[in-house]
Amino acid sequence: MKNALVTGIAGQDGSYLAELLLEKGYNVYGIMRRKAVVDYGNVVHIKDKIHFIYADMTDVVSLINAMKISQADEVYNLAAQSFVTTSWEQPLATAQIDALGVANMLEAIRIVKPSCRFYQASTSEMFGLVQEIPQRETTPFYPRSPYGVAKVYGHWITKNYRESYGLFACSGILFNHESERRGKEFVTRKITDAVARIKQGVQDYIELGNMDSKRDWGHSKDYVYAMWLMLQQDKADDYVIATNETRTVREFLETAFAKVGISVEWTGFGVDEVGMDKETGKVIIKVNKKFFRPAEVDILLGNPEKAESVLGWKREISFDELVERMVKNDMELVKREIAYNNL
Ligand code: NAP
Ligand code: F7E
Repeated sequence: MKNALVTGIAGQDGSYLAELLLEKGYNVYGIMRRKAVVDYGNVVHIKDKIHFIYADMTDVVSLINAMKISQADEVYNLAAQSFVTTSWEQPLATAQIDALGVANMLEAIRIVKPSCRFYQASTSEMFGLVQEIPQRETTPFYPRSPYGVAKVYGHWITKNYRESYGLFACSGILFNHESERRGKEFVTRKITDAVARIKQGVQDYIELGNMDSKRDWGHSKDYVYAMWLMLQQDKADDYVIATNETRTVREFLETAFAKVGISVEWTGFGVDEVGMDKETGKVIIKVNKKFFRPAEVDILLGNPEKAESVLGWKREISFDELVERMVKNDMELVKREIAYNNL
């Protein structure tokens, strides 16, 4: 039986990965930060099957301790300050966690158990102002946020420990992946939650920023499988994980509203643009300047050919199914919330 240690276990990806590792028979250890009110986040349904360790990516001692306790054969480093907007508000905390935190984890592995395999959660945000379309493993990085900059360090330090110390260390350059468990501040979940509320009459409209940026969106469940595959190879390497399809935020919005039978009609330009329910004429989408970013990543489109040919990875959940699942889930959650409030 192998031991796996997952940082960020209660986040979106951590939860799907924990389910996968449990299914595969691993002893699963998960790092959590201590909070005033205990919160198992997305792993509450499997909390009794996980060995939790209190640790923090900024505290190397706690990570050494986590390695000693878990004797991990595989470490999946998913912990991060992962919201791009917050990285402008907290650039230093983001760097401490997303950049130096990776070095802390690698040092803990090197000191306690150098035979342990390591996965680093790298990101398409490293491509930022894209230097080629589509982006692949060899595309130069040009990050556009403190988050992207911190992740570039995490990516290179992972490669460096592979080359300097011979650690089996891989980076997955994952493009946006979403799910029913996505945090509500990210645009996809913000949209599907609002669609459910507008449809059920408990919200009038949604306010968004740049609706013209393009993202390559997949489902988290498919992407965590790629993480696991990377650590099962004979040789450590880095891989782009993406769908090779790109869509605007506007297209995501239209698809999500269509799932509940609402067609969107657009009128106006720039910050004055609004989206209306075609049937009722009600304004359901507005633009709010506060959701624009100081620097935007305009287009992301990934080429997953290497992962498909070397790892045999293929995404299973289409864009349409992703939106369908997220809207369906939020319709149910909002329905329950309304019923609870009416008790
Ligand atoms: P997420 O839902 O935000 O989860 C991140 C987790 O990291 C949370 O459980 C959080 O715990 C934990 N964490 C934050 N700071 C920590 C610290 N100092 N010490 C220990 N744990 C800490 O993110 P996700 O979407 O699952 O993403 C997983 C990883 O993939 C992240 O590294 C992210 O940057 C990266 N990534 C994500 C995407 C995507 O589209 N989802 C794409 C590429 C890369 P708390 O509850 O304590 O905050
Ligand atoms: O923004 C635009 C926004 O916050 C997507 C993280 O998982 O993926 C994620 O980063 C787009 C951007 O994700 C709103 O300007 C418009 O162009 O959902 P997001 P992200 O920034 O792409 C990468 C790969 C990661 O690694 C990150 O950890 O949507 N947008 N209006 C908006 N975005 C938000 N959040 N809210 C809006 O109101």
